Amino acid sequence: MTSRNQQFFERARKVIPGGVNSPVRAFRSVGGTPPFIVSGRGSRITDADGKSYLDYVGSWGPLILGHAHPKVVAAAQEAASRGLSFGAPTEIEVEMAELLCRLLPSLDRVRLVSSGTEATMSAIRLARGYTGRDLLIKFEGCYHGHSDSLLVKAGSGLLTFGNPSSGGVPASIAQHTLVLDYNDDEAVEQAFAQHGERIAAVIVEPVAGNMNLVAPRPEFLQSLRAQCTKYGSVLIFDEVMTGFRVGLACAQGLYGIHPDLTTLGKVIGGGMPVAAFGGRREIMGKIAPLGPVYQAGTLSGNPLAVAAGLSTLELIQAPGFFVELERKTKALCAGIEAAAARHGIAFSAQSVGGMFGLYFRSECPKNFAEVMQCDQDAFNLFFHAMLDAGHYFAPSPFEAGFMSAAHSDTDIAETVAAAEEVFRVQVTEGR
Ligand code: KE4
Repeated sequence: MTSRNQQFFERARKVIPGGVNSPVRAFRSVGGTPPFIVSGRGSRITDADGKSYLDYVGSWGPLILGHAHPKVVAAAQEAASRGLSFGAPTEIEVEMAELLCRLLPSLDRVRLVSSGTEATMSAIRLARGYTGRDLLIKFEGCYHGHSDSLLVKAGSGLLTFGNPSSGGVPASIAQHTLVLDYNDDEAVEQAFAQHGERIAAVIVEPVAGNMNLVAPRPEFLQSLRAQCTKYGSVLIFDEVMTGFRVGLACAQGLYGIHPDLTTLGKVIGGGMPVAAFGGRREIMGKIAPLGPVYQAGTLSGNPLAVAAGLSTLELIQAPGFFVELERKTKALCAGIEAAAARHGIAFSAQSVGGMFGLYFRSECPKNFAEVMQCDQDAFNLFFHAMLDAGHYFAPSPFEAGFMSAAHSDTDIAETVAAAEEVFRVQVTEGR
């Protein structure tokens, strides 16, 4: 008897490429059929077969409060009852912009958009327009959405310009992107020494979360700040994932770095399509309608989406919110790590605020090359065994995981116990 998930997946693949609207959801990296989710509440989601899972993906980060938080749902419902979109300014967009500028001192001005891709694409165009330069530095393993300039891998060696890593990206675009190793401040200094006067911007995930979690070396972020200041390049912190995930002051507050531009998304929408880019007034003053750099969006600042985001941002300001979120995230990592150690499995884990990384490698990776040394087969076995046991982790060894305020200590203990059992079976049955 085929499950309803399988039936839905077969139907979906007839009309949607790969059966999904975003590739990672297709389970291509781990194999198998993705659960089709029917509902979520708190720390749990339920699929089309009625199976419930403790959710550690949280829609890839936005659901920091857990699913269907009553106050967030109520805010969205109230906004929807007054109309879904007007294509005209609304008060709630101003409230969101004022709140973001209050929470992040580096934001003099901010523009709302509908996705992280839009935010980073716009920030790069703005940095190029502001500096009059073309070159962009990014880091291998970092993902900033799917605009052309960012779908680029390193050419051979570290200081050569990029090659497209996606079909459809002209070499003439990719050639302006220089891809360096994450956490390699020497390579950054070399690149600036060679090309500094031509570098428009550096874009970085201040805590990498798209090659699994890779924590920054403080001197790496400090070097980016110093080199951009020295050469007049724009430092863009892509905080789409880390923003209001690693702390109320975001990664820039955690590491004490003042970027020139910041991109945000995920948590600021609370599960609805809200993202943003913002920063120094003299840079933001170049964006239309004030300046020559064009950027626009039919649903930018959509009042229904912003209502959900604003409600989320209000709730995460509760005293102790991030202390508690970090405590739970660390408890999950420590619990699974201890279980693996008891069974002699090469495993490590780490967390920053409410995001975490699990690695089938004895030490936490410090860059993309070390991430690639993780045992992907072991991850796939772990992923499916945990999914079968009702614990939903990201379906790829190259993704971070996310905790929510709705996860209880009991939930976490259940997940750790399930991991212990998975490790025990793997060792005793040699699988
Ligand atoms: P979106 O266009 O997907 O809203 O945001 C792109 C983006 C930009 N910057 C960072 C640091 C991001 O993590 C993302 C998107 N993250 C992925 C998760 N690895 C989204 C999941 C997906 O692609 O389906």
